[in-house]
Amino acid sequence: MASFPRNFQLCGRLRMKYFLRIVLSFSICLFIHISSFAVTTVPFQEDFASDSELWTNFNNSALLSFNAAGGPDGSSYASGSFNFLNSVFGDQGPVVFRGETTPGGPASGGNFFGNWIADGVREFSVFVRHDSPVPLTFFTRFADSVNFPGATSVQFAPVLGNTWTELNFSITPSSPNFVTFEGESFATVFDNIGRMQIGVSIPAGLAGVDQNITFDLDQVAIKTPEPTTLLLSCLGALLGLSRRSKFAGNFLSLGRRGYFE
Ligand SMILES: [Ca+2]
Repeated sequence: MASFPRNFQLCGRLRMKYFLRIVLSFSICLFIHISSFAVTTVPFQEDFASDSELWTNFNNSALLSFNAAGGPDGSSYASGSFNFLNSVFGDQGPVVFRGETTPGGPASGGNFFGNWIADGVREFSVFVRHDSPVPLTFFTRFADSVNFPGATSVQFAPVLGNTWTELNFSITPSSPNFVTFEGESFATVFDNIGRMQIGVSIPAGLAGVDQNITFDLDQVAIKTPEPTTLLLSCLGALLGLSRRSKFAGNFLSLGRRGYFE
């Protein structure tokens, strides 16, 4: 019993030590997430507020057209066109929108470009519209500024004509929408994004048909996990620490009752 005060002081110091360790861990967790927003502007959304922001057409021969009103929220948007006259059903589909660093860029002030893994980009989304008489399947190819390596993600649900449609692409290695990394890996593609290319598959109903199809684009966005996800990940880390400190506390309470004297 005479040793209780010394144990009590020991317990206090150790509890303070575990408390400080938890605070330090939480701070490190927040720092890792915050410091990941370093190069690419994240989140960022291109609204085409006053022009087409150096986004280009299917073959990089012209900037997208600017439209002052009529976007998914009534706002301005950008558009291009493509003619499937020389397209063959089954071939690789054309890119219809290009947001690239070169040539002519960088599109959107370069805000999209950088290391998406380190910068915390986990989702890419766009609003698209077309006036094709048949539904079209959209894809996005993400690539290095020299155009290789690239990753292609497909939205398998076809987009109906004359309807603004939001497409969401998960930027995670496990996303089932990725159909190729072109012989490379998720990491080697997304550590240096310099080109975003949005295209469509060649539909049987349009291959070889001489008709200019108009494609519209707005609200191109890159996003990070929601704050709640960040909070949950930090709480999860804390919970693990809490369990360990609780074990330590039980261990100390035994000492407080004199078992280790
Ligand atoms: Ca807009």
